[in-house]
Amino acid sequence: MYGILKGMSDMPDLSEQAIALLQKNDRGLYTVPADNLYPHQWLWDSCFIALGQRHYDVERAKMEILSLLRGQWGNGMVPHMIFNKELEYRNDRNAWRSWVSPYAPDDVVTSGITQPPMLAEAIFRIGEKLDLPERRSWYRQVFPGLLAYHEWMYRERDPHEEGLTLQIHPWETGLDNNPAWMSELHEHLLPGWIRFIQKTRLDIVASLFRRDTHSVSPDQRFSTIDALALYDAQRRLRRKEYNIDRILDHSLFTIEDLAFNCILIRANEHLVNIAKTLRADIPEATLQRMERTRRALDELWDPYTEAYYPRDFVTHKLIKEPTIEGLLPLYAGCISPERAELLVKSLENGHMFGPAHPVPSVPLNSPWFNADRYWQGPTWLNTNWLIADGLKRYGYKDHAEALIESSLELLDGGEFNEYFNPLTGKPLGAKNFSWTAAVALDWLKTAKAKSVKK
Ligand code: 2M8
Repeated sequence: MYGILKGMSDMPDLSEQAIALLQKNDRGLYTVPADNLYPHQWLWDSCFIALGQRHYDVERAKMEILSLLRGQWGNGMVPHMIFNKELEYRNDRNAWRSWVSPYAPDDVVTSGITQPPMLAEAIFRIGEKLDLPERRSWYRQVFPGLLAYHEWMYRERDPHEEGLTLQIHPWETGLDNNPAWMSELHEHLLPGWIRFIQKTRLDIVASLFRRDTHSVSPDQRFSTIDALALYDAQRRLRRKEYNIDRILDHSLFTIEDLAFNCILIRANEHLVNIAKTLRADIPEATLQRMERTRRALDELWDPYTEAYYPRDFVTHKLIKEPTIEGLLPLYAGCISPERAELLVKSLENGHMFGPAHPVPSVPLNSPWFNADRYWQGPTWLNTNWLIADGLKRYGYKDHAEALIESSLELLDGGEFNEYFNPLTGKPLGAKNFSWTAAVALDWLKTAKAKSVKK
């Protein structure tokens, strides 16, 4: 059943295809997630991409990370997007106008929000490929930026020093239209003009102006009403010049996101290890705040449904919409083995997270589940990477290998799509998607390295 190595020999050139795709999407300084649909640089995409690149060109992997840091703001934020400089993308740059903030860099245009902090993971894993002196010099190069980023998260996003950081837009979770966030967005932040469009079905007209649905079928993307809501929420942030005090003033839409905080917990652990290798100091106050995050994760546990959820920052109410976020405490690695077992049970359950092609972004028994629609049901390989890693940490090695194997099987036809139908395995979304190739490559190379060591 768990024939990962057998699976690998059945796909001898999958690694080569993955490398070829990453090279095709390479724009020199950075790698685009996919041609056409995603022509810019994204934060967590580049981190996953670097996990793959490190296996065939470690210098190129370093550059992927350094090019992210060129977008870092003066206050420490690493933005979720750095825009392509070409003239044809000026509307994308103008939509964000990062220059309205005094902290934005002068020479590149970026978004004004962040994304899951996978930076430390990528930096650490690149370090694994280097001998000690080289590793030290790599860490030395990136440590100040990485520490400034983590300190920014605590300073700006944990204003009450409670431990959990808050997020201000669904795009910050990377799981754009996930039900927890979309239900809150519809309840609290849908302006009158969007409700009017919804009521009069004018969204059919508005959908004609969408660029994303030229290359991907509309039933695989977010709805037009959701797209308008996401853009309206972004414009509100721009109007407040991305100033967190102004954003939090009267904000009805700030969430302590579960996935983001789980990734932060793991990233903090990497940051500490990186500092140890360097014999560098992390300020005591920052270490204490990091420890508080580990403890605060417990507050996102709901004993009645026996699951973790995101929480509304203002009301402290859990947003009980089950999504793939609920499995990421495995990756955080700081929950009890008993709780980990409960999460594993939901992965085994065919009505929840265990269909034929796991892991669906929303469980099958949720009313939101839609097998084809973006982050509302399809299986994504980057979240499978996080879950497989978490399973290994808790000793569920066979489960992790089975998940890696079923993920690689999705790529059987050499199609590195953005996401997949969890019931049928059908490839969906953008074709030739970089992080799909990168995490597949990472799995193939890591398994090979281990089998050679044996
Ligand atoms: C998707 O997000 C962007 C906005 O940031 C979009 O919908 O255009 C998400 O899947 C996100 O996680 C990803 O980083 C990005 C680029 O692949 O696309």
